[in-house]
Amino acid sequence: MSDDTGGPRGLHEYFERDPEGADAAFFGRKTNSDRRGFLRGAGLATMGAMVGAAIPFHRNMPAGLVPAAFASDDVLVGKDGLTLLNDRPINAETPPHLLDDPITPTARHFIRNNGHPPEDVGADSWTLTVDGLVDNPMTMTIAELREKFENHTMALTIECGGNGRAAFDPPAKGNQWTLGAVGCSDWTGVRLKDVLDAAGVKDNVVYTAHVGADSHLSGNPDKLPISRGMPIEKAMTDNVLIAWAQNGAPIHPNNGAPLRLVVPGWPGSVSHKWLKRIYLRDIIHDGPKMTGTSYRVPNRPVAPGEKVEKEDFEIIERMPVKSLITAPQTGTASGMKAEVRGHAWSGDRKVTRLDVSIDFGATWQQADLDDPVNDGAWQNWRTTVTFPQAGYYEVWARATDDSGEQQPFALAWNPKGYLNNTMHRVALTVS
Ligand SMILES: Nc1nc2c(c(=O)[nH]1)N[C@H]1C(S)=C(S)[C@@H](COP(=O)(O)O)O[C@H]1N2
Ligand SMILES: [Mo]
Repeated sequence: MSDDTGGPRGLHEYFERDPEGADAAFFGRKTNSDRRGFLRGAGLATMGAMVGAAIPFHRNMPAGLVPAAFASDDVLVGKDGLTLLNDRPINAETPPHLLDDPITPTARHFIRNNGHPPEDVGADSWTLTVDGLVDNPMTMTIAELREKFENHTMALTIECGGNGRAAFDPPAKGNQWTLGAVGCSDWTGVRLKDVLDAAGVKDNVVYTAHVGADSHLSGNPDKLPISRGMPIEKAMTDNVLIAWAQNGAPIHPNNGAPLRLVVPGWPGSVSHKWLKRIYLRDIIHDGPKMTGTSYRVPNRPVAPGEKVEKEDFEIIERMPVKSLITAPQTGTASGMKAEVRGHAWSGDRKVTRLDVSIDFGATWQQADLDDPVNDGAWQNWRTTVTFPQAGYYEVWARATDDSGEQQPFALAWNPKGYLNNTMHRVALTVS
């Protein structure tokens, strides 16, 4: 069920409205003919982790029963304070003030699902196949990946290509992301490059193709919800990881456990979750959500609402320069001085400057900006602003990258609502 009207909704409301759907979406529970839901595999493990113990009588639990242990309504399993935009499939974003940590905790990393996550995400039996145009096709367990290749932990920024879509006018269909479809967790895994080198990339390869274990919303097992790829040059960069850990622990089930790609700086859709297979191709990959208007923008500026022909769309590659104000929280009260903080990033580039304005952009003050902790991580920044008198203010932040590109004030409209990198504005009442 899709609902683009926005506003946080709790677990209980989902179970009330669509108990079986909620069961399937949250716990992977399948309902059988006598209306008993059997919790199996990851679903059972997830619910067990939530209530804090194994559930001996789980076979007797009626489908759609919300465990009484979930006292709070604010339960997206293992997540904290996210705003649910859609429950089938699950899509949830993080309010900016909850993204204040330099490294995004797993509980605060957004979720963008195109289908339903797989039920069985056991890390011991999981395999990854690398084939297509390679000299040595291989299938490896996660343990084999860990042993065979050098392990790396890196902070890597993932931002959904549609982050900021809610601001489009005329509106664009799809999840109405505001600001929070972005995060920068620590990811541990091996370099895709090392794995591809071991497989032996054939000379005619131009693109990767990614396959995951999630299922299509239609229930058709022959359909993939999404299969994207990237140019082989991008795949061979040092910060593209095949990861099995997020912030030093197993990846959250909705963030792709037990194995995923992390491709920083490019649309999040390239960072394939529940990764089962990567195959190499001698053409630009044409899987679901690679073609048509998916993750594509017009190859020229267009007027809001303008009709654009399919052949005038091009694939989005790097994400544009952007920043987020994570403190203070918008709509709050402030004293005459305030510390303003946040993050800034620019796909495949470095942010060189972050400026803040409290007078609607008439004057700017330069913030103190950190280097990224590694290539592909967002950059943290902070500054203290002093307000001249009591009243209503807006704090604006504007990042500039090493190519001289700057966040715009006005939105560059496109039909599918991608790449909104306009400046973030925070409202404050000063007294
Ligand atoms: N298998 C699979 N991988 C996927 C997706 C998906 O639906 N299925 N969604 C993609 C999109 S559009 C984004 S923005 C990122 C989001 O990653 P996250 O849910 O961990 O935040 O995952 C990508 N990887
Ligand atoms: Mo996305």
